[in-house]
Amino acid sequence: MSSSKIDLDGFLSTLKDRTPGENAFHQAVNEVIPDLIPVVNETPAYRDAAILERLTEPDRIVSFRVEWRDDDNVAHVNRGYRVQFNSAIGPYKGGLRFHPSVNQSILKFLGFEQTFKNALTGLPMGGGKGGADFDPSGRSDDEIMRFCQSFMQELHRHIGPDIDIPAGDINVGTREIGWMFGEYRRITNRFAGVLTGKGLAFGGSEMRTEATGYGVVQFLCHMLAEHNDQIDGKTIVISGAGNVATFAAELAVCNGGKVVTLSDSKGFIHDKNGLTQDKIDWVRDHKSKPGASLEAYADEFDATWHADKTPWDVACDAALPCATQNELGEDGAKALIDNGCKVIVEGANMPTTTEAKDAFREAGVLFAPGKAANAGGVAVSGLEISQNRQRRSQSRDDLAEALKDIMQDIHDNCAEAGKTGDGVDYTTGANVAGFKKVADAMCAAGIA
Ligand code: NDP
Ligand code: 2IT
Repeated sequence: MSSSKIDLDGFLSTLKDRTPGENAFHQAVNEVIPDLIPVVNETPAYRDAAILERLTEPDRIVSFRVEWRDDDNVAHVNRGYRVQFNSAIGPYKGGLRFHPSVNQSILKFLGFEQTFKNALTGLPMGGGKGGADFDPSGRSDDEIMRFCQSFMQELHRHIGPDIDIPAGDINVGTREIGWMFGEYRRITNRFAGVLTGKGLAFGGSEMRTEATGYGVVQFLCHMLAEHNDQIDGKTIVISGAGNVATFAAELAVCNGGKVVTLSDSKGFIHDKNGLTQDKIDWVRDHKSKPGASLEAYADEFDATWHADKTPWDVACDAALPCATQNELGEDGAKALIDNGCKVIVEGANMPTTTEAKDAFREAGVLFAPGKAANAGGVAVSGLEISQNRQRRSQSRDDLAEALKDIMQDIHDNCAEAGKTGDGVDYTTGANVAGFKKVADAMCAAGIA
């Protein structure tokens, strides 16, 4: 029985010893546990159930070989994974990422975060994450399709509508989900809702493509409203040029924001005139070509290209990091603070380093963590699961309303749980609100 009070340093050092070298996972856990210790220490049932120890150990991790041939008939091998982190409140749910940086530590951090995020949506979904260290840049459509098919040759054994329902993430969009879904049907002879983010013609949901980016901006608007402010007229810096970044830019512009940057892995563009819908459409079309760099934007429009740089030196009122983990470090945070940035909303998962978060907290900059602000995507995935179970489709208007309601609820629940003497700590609010739901379900299920 583990009923003695939890000591933060002792807990974290034991976790590190048990998971050597998993730096991204340690970072994610280190940023959550300090907020949970007071709750656990005042709740004997949580301590008795060893809740923190169990919550930081995935239910299981599947790792497998993915073999495929390129267009020259040369054979390749990649490593695929599915981390099934926690199923206390529902089947495992979370994206698949194809990127050379993918490893067990990255997927454990993402699965851990996803467990809290999914609880915050109010929908019955556990946490999971998966992917492969496959680099699709420069690969032909056929090569990517063969990779997706080979990946599903193993993944199909581990997923199912009541077990685990993956979706997309970096480099996995509607197209890749379609190829994986096709292979799942071929192997199993079942048309089942085993993936979300599908095309509209085969069980996909309206609004899923837009949901994460739109939700990020809706969360920003709620934060501003909570602080008697609004988005109209604000200058906004966004990183990334993929699904989350472009739809965040779209809704920000639609609401009167002036978005002046986007970025990719090669640099960023600074458009002093601000993005427009036409420019965003151009970016989406351009970036859909394998390996295309944003640099071409500066030739197409009146903008500057900054190779190998991040956009955090550009003066703004709000910044939305929407590319990848740890893309906003201490130097970037200092530049944003010095230039008067008042609010940061994470569109990506853990894009802000611990040091940068500390700097924002010290400077009194409003900060929304990804597990709350980017939950709109998985929330609409949850609605796609319900539609598939009922073999029906909800209208775009209904889903747009549902997304708005869910983002409002997530904001309000985080603001309530994160109330401080003189304001709101959204990070603590998200950690505590997400945790309680999962912890109560784990306690109710008992220990085998
Ligand atoms: P995409 O693949 O659509 O876009 C990713 C973007 O990030 C691209 O512009 C890419 O540049 C850039 N990027 C990727 N890796 C790096 C890197 N190491 N350094 C700099 N830039 C990089 O992915 P998404 O937009 O779907 O995902 C972005 C983030 O949002 C991720 O953290 C993801 O986990 C998170 N997220 C996604 C959700 C979704 O529904 N898609 C839901 C919630 C969170 P390049 O083109 O040069 O590779
Ligand atoms: O990080 C995320 O929330 C996602 N990549 C979306 C997961 C999902 O199942 O829709």
